[in-house]
Amino acid sequence: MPPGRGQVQPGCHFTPRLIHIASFRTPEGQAIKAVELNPLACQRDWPYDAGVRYENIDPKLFQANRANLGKLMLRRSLAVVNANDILPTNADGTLLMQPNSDLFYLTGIEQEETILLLYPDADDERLREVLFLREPNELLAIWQGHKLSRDEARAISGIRNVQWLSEFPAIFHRLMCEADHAYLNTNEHKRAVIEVETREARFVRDCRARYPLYDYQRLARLMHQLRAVKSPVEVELIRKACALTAKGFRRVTRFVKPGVTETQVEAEFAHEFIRGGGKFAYPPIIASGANACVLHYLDNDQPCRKGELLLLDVAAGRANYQSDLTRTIPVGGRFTRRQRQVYDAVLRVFRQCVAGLVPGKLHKTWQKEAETFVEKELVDLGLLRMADIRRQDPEKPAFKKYFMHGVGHPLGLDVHDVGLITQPMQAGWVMTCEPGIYLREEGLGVRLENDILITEQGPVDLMADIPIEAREIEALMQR
Ligand SMILES: [Mn+2]
Repeated sequence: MPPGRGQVQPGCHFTPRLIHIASFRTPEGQAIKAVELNPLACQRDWPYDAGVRYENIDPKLFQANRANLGKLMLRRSLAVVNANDILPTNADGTLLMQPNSDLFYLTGIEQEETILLLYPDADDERLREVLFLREPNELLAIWQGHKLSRDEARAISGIRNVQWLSEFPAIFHRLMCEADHAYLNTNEHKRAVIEVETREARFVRDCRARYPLYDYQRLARLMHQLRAVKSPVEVELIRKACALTAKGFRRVTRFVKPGVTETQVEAEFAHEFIRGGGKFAYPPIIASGANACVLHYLDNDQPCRKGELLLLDVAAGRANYQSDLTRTIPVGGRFTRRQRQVYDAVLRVFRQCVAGLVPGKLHKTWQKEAETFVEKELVDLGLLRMADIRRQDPEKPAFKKYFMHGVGHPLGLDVHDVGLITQPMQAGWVMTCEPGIYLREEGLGVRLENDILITEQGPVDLMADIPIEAREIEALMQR
């Protein structure tokens, strides 16, 4: 996605997801319960228990995340994190719920209406971590399927004290009376545009009305700091998302030929992503020819013509961890000379920018470096003259006509992940690297994007096995 401008526990059959296979029937019409579908686990690319789309994550990850948050909080302070709302569409429709990334990071729980309450200094030890769930009932079971039991939520999150939501007001009140500070969660992603009042926003408003004299603190600042640095378990989860993306991409290189539509290409990706237990990490950009110059092109409804390039900014998310890939391939299987020139220019910039992802670097320095690399390539491609660059308005540099977006962004539970982007890069950050050159006049755009782990030993490309050299792409498409 282009940046905005500028250990399995055996026997766990639970899932907070609504997608259900409980009504599965054999060809003879015999009903099979979800737990009896375990033979699916024998299928090679579906090694998980029935009822979960991906392997259970060791709760140690979430326990460690909570412990790390506790270290950043002021003494005698509590923190609350709410699930996301299920958003309405039209009539009685709703969107599938998008799990709240902060709640997931701290608990592994995806279920709607869940509340996490942390108070590391609570006098009563049992109240240091409390998870609140909506209480399952018969009607919910019939209409929506399984909701988490308290034991299941304990197993996922590693939190011992799990209560039903009806207990929340009393326990919260008790802890508020003990605490000196309360951390509440707000969306502090600097590019977020929010027109609806979120569950968190309603909670903040209610709290402030009910407890007006408290010292409220911003949980988001701490969450951004924590989530920016990925633990080895998280990196492994991102790698798995990258591996699913790779499968989709390879499938598409075999599928694309003159005459296929962007829509059909999207369906090929969807097939691989969904059968692998994932989904699109973001609305896919499948842009043939000049469409590649529309940075957030989402129509994906045009035919792919011989002689054109096809820009694919498409990637999978899996287990709530995202990946982000862009490749640009020739519809007919071979680059023209001009396309190859532009492609190789972008690839050189890409390699230089990957090398620049080192601890201590400022994002803005990295961006500036990318722009310098692109500028040189634009001169070599005959698109800019040195004289244009010398005369340019520093507010509107000449390269911006051809490279107008950021060179990369943090990646993790969110595609444009949270992170303190004004601070120097640290080992453990995962950044996308995605330079591009867009030539509207020539009806082509090239962008290349991989996901890179920053380490003390140098950048590690988490997508190193996805072909990127022009000749590799051509070879893939000849098959
Ligand atoms: Mn991206």
